[in-house]
Amino acid sequence: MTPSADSARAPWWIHALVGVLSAAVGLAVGELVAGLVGGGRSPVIAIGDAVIDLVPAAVKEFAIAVFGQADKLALVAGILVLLVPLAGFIGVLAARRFELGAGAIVALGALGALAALTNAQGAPAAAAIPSVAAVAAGVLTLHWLTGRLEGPALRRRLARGASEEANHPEAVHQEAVHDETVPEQPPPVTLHPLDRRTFLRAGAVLAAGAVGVTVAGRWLQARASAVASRAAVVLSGAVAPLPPLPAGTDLGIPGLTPFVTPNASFYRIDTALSVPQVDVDGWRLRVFGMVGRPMELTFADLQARELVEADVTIACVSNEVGGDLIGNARWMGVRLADVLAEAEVDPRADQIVGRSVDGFTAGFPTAAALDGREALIAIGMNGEPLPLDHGFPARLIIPGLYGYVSATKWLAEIELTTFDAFNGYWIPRGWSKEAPIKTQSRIDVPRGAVSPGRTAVAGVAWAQGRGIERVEVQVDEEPWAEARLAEAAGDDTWRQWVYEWNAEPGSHRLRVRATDRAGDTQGERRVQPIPNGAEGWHTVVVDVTPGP
Ligand SMILES: Nc1nc2c(c(=O)[nH]1)N[C@H]1C(S)=C(S)[C@@H](COP(=O)(O)O)O[C@H]1N2
Ligand SMILES: [Mo]
Repeated sequence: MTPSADSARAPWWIHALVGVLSAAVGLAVGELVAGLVGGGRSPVIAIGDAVIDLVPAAVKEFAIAVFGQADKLALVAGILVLLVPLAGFIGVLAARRFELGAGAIVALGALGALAALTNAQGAPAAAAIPSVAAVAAGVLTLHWLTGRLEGPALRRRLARGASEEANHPEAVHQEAVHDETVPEQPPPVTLHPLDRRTFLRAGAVLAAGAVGVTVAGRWLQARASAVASRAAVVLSGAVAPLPPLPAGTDLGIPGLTPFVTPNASFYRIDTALSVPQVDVDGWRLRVFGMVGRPMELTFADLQARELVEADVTIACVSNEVGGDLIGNARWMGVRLADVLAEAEVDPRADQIVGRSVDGFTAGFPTAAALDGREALIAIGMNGEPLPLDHGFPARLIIPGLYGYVSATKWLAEIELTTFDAFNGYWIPRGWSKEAPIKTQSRIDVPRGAVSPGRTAVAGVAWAQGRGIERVEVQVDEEPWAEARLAEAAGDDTWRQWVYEWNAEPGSHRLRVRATDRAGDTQGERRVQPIPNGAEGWHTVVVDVTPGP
């Protein structure tokens, strides 16, 4: 009996491998074209951005809780991990009927193109080109590789390779071998049993090529970044600079969070999978809506206005008790109140909405910009232009409000409207319309184990707008003891504190609570971040053990 075409089919996993390789080549070409075409968006990034916009708030909560600030990396990894079995299935499908496999790739590409079109910045048509290129490359690779496997000779060679491995005691791919697929006739002697290895080697070369092309594409995408534009910015300096911080604001205790958070370690939270790249040439800040005189400001216009500095601690509403989604910087910028006065705000406009170049929105009460706090259109952070991750070229900083209702980065528009007429990005996702930062405190040291004796228990406490009045520490069930406060740098920043603890051997529970100048003391009850910020006492357990 001669083996039928079916009986000589290459093992399924080779077809799955073909599918995965085709997907890899397609995605690599997508990255390359995204780097070559201005305004082009990588299909993976576009789909990731769409996922971020579509998932429920609970999932965002979960992602931040589990992955912290690696949430975006985790998302891309997740997309790729899902793609591997899908691509493998497409390869197997293509082995049955090529059109089915090709159709599946086209459908995936269409998803990427759609995602790219819906969250494109600027030239919308160009955004989809990388997805189209990825489909073309993916289908061509699938066709070419499937064709290699279709020659009856090669098919037999591959099948034979599999059967030989199965007969080998150390075979690892036993499960991939189906006895009925083994040809009954011995293959022609001219065929080399290592041909399957040749195929795998070709596959490895293809995979390595895909990685290389992806790296090149990512490099090209990064080159089109705003790094050069930012480097060209010279901050003219604040017209009314703040004096240097008093030395007493930072207690200098090892392990204690520094009073000023360096830009490089400042927490980053946003919905932007790829950081928006804004060139200051061509950038405009529009102030419009319920105003008498709409305005359009260039970066130079902002720099030419009166610039002020403010020390402000900003915080994310997703920050858990004891969490690190909070940071303090010396911001420089234009007072929002000055710009609003010039724009002649309609008194009925009770909400100010900041809109970013990529469509994110955050809204807060107009009163927060006019009640005397240093609400800024910020262009500087700790003496530098805003880092790209933190909103270059301009963002809003509104002391006392969580970031999601106030701190719009990559700012493009300031719209005067009403709370009835508009909801910011996170509001329909279950978060409160208004979100003042809650009084909180955190223990930074000690963490883990210490030696007995005098030990500094230290941390930070914050109550932006109100100021910190008192911080207390409790050891086990002992009475609350008052901590020593570092000097304050105004009411809008966190404040360091330290408590000298005489640590006795054993395991001890330390808790902290702060009281703000409004007289409110943090309560013990634990409250989740959603819908308007976490509550509760930060608690750590410390093992006090005699050292060596
Ligand atoms: N354009 C834009 N601005 C944004 C966000 C965003 O998703 N997009 N997130 C906000 C949130 S939720 C927070 S907590 C702060 C974080 O600012 P940072 O990344 O500079 O620390 O930015 C705010 N501004
Ligand atoms: Mo946030």
